[in-house]
Parts: sequence; structure tokens; C-alpha cells
Amino acid sequence: MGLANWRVRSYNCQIKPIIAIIISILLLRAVLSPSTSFAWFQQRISSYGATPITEPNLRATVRNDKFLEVPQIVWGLNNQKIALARGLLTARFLNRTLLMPSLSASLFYKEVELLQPMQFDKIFYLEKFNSICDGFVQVGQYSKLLNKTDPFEMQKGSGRKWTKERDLEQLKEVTNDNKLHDLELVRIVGKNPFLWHDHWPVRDYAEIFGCLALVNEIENDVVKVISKIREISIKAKKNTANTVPNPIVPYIAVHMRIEKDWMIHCKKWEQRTGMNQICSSKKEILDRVSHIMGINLPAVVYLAIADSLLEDDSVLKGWKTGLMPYEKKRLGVWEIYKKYPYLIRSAIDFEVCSRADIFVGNSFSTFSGLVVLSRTQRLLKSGFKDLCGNEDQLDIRFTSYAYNILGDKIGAPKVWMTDMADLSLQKISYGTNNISCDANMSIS
Ligand SMILES: Nc1nc2c(ncn2[C@@H]2O[C@H](COP(=O)(O)OP(=O)(O)OP(=O)(O)O)[C@@H](O)[C@H]2O)c(=O)[nH]1
Ligand SMILES: *[C@@H]1O[C@H](CO)[C@@H](O)[C@H](O)[C@H]1NC(C)=O
Ligand SMILES: *[C@@H]1O[C@H](CO)[C@@H](O)[C@H](O)[C@H]1NC(C)=O
Ligand SMILES: *[C@@H]1O[C@H](CO)[C@@H](O)[C@H](O)[C@H]1NC(C)=O
Repeated sequence: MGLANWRVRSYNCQIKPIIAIIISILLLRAVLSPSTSFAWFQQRISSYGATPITEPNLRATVRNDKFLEVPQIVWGLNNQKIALARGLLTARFLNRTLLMPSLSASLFYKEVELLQPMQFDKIFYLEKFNSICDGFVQVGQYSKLLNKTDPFEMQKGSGRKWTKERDLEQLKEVTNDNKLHDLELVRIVGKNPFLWHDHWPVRDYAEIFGCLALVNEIENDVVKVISKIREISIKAKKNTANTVPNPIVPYIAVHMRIEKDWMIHCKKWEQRTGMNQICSSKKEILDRVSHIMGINLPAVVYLAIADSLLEDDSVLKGWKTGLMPYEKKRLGVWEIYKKYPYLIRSAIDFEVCSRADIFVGNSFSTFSGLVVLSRTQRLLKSGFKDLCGNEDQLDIRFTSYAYNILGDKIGAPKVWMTDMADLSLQKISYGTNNISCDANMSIS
């Protein structure tokens, strides 16, 4: 979600009244005190919209003997990817290599000791990353450090007073400081400095995400899950009368965001903002998906859902005839997921959604938003220019939809494509109900 920390925040909503009063007092204090995440969140909302600082043609020289170190990266997979990209773009701004960052394998938020630190290269293929992103950003190993000079510690501020402008000003000061130029290591310290301020255009993020390939072991498991989906599709097609010799077996992936804590949170969010398109009930999701035109039935629908919903088989019921819903358990791939921590489970689901023929997600989810970004990139690379407004000419494959927004076709979800010319990541990291594409969208 946009409010990336909805899991933390919604936790507060489930507590009994007496505790709620105490919490309210604490919250009130939080508003008045600049150093809390609540204040950060307020300020985060208000600090978007300035122009980004990078120009596409200006290629910095990333030095491979000067490094930037960033603090532990936290939260859900896609918020971690965004923070990782900001760390890399900060390193690029300083012409430095980013030292191998530490991600968090678990979804715990508050208890730092439960985060399960996981090195970047345990999940992403380091050599591939550096080769695809060569000339743009680089990740380096700690073993490359000579340790002949003391590191410079760059304290990132926090709270309401630490604005986007100050954040940027600090970066510029560091680049202008000649003494720092020769220091081997600049170390950023502060609390989750990359969850907040955004100085870069969507294109820069997209370029980095395009360099992230999973390590072979995990990639092989992605392939196994997708083969299993296609296998079931092929069988289903064979059982129908209109058998074709070479069946095309597309599959649909739906990121079904209906966890209890999300539903509580999104309802509050709708109340606060006066928007009514953030939440979608299970029934609404099923209904919108069933109205997508041009799907060749029967078709497998892969449900990307949180593990907590796997025991709830009501997600498998009520689908239109011909749409065959499967989650990890019914698909028989739980054994594959089971051996991994949260981060990798989510990363596998991400790829299954990203490579689906049709993807349907929630435009207020960072997970869905980054899936659509990756699919948009692929569409543009394959020569698509103007998707929106030309739905009739659209090849059904690789189309993405937002189930929380009604589209132009009766009952169907809205076609969704990332605006690659956007100057900030706000829409993706916070969510939006404006997902129509821009005519000036072009191939990067
Ligand atoms: N929410 C959740 N998702 C899980 C879990 N385990 C695996 N996943 C998968 O990860 C996907 C979504 O990841 P999230 O962590 O919810 O997404 P995010 O990257 O934090 O972004 P948001 O959508 O903004 O919350 C789900 O669709 C699941 O398939 C889990 O314990 N909780
Ligand atoms: C410098 O320190 C890092 C750890 O902080 C270590 O990995 C590296 O090997 C050290 N380099 C040398 C040359 O000792
Ligand atoms: C980074 O490299 C560019 C191009 O070589 C140069 O103009 C700029 O001054 C460098 N900046 C820093 C902080 O080293
Ligand atoms: C929606 O986004 C597009 C670009 O992505 C922008 O041109 C347009 O003005 C936005 N519309 C609204 C109502 O915000």
C-alpha cells in the first residue's frame, strides 16, 4: 500500500478501547514530536511532487573503489525493493558503488531482532545485476574494502522537519565536499532513510528493477510453479470439446488483497480520504475478473494471496464457470514455498504474477504496482506504444487490470499501465485511482 506500513498501523486498530485511549495519547504525542514514524508519514505525504534530480542522459561514473553503505532494509518485499533502489540511486548520485545491502526475510516490523537479515545476493543474482546495470548502478562486496580511511557517517534526519528538500540538500553538500571525495566509505545512518523521500523519476526505478534477477535456485522454483499452472491449463483444455492441436494455455494471476488487517486499514483509509475505490471485497474481485473480455475458457486463475488465507477455501468458491482458481496449496506447490521465508515466497509470487498472461491487482498495493511496472516495461520493449484508449486492439496477453477500479467496459476492471514518464514514484508507492495511461509514454 501506499501507506507502506499498513500492517503496523492497522494493528493499532484492533485493540480494545482502553488501550485505544492510551494509544491516542501516544499518537497525539507522536504528532507533536518530530521523531516518530507517524510524523514521518504525514510529512511523506506532503513532500512529493518536486522535480527529480537526474537527467536521463547524464551518466555518472560509478567508481568501483568508493562505496556507500546503507542501513538494514525493512518491510514488505516491494517496499524493500523501493528502498533498495533509493539506496542505489543515492550511491549513483555520489558516483559510488553500493555495498551489499541487507534485506529482511521476515515481515516483522517492530522487533528488529526478528527481521532475519538476508544479504542481497541470497535472493538476487549479483553478477547479473551488476552486468545489466553496468554504467548505471553497482552493488559491491565488503571484501573489496581496504579500510585505510575511516568512513564518513552521513546522518539522515527524520521526522517532520526532515523534508525532502533538506534530504536532497544534504546529498548535494556531500557531493560538493572535496574532502569526502577521496574517502573510501560513506556510511548512511538513520532510521529507515529510504522509505520516505523520493528524488527520482519512475524510469530510474524501472531501470534498476530491470536488473534484478532471482538467483538460480529461486528462479528454478518460479519456473516449476508456472509449469504446474500451465500443466493444469493444458489438461483442462484437453477435456473440453473444442480441442486445438497446439493449445495456447494462458493463465490469469490475481493479487487478491483481502487479508483482515488490510480490509480494516483500507476502510479507514477510504473514510479519511473520501475515496471509495481502495477496498474491494472478495465478491467484487470475482465479479470484475469474470467480466474481462476475450479470455479463452477454461482458464486457470492463480491466486496470489497471503499465507494466512491459504486455510480459507472460500477464496476458491464462487468463480464464474470456466475460471479455475488455484492457490499454492491446491496447485500442489506449497512444498516449494514452504521451505522459504516470507521475502522469497513473496518474490516467487511476484514473478508468477509478472509473467502471467493477464494480471489483475489492486492499484493501492505496492506489490501490484510493481508487478504492473514490470509488465509495462515488457509491453513497451515488445513495441507497444499506446495501450490505453486502444483496448480493442490489445492483445489479451500481458494486459494488466486494477480490480478496485471499474473500467470502460461494462462490469470489467480498468486496464492498468504504468506511466513511465512520471517524475516520482508516488503513484506506485502510495497507490492511486488514476491509472489511465499518458499519451507521451514511450520506450526507455
Ligand atoms: N501479505 C503477505 N503476503 C505473503 C505472505 N507470504 C507470502 N506472501 C505473498 O506476498 C504477496 C504480497 O506481498 P506483500 O508483502 O503483501 O506486499 P508488499 O510488497 O509489502 O506491498 P503491499 O502490497 O503494498 O503490501 C502476497 O500476494 C503473497 O502471495 C505473508 O505472510 N503475508
Ligand atoms: C575491511 O572491513 C570489512 C568489514 O568491515 C572486511 O570485510 C574487509 O575484508 C576488510 N578489508 C581488509 C583489507 O581487511
Ligand atoms: C560524478 O561523476 C560525474 C561525471 O564523471 C562528475 O561530473 C561529477 O562531478 C561526479 N560527482 C561526484 C560526487 O563525484
Ligand atoms: C492522471 O495521471 C495522468 C498521468 O499519469 C495525468 O496526466 C492526469 O492529469 C491525471 N489525472 C488526474 C485527474 O489526476
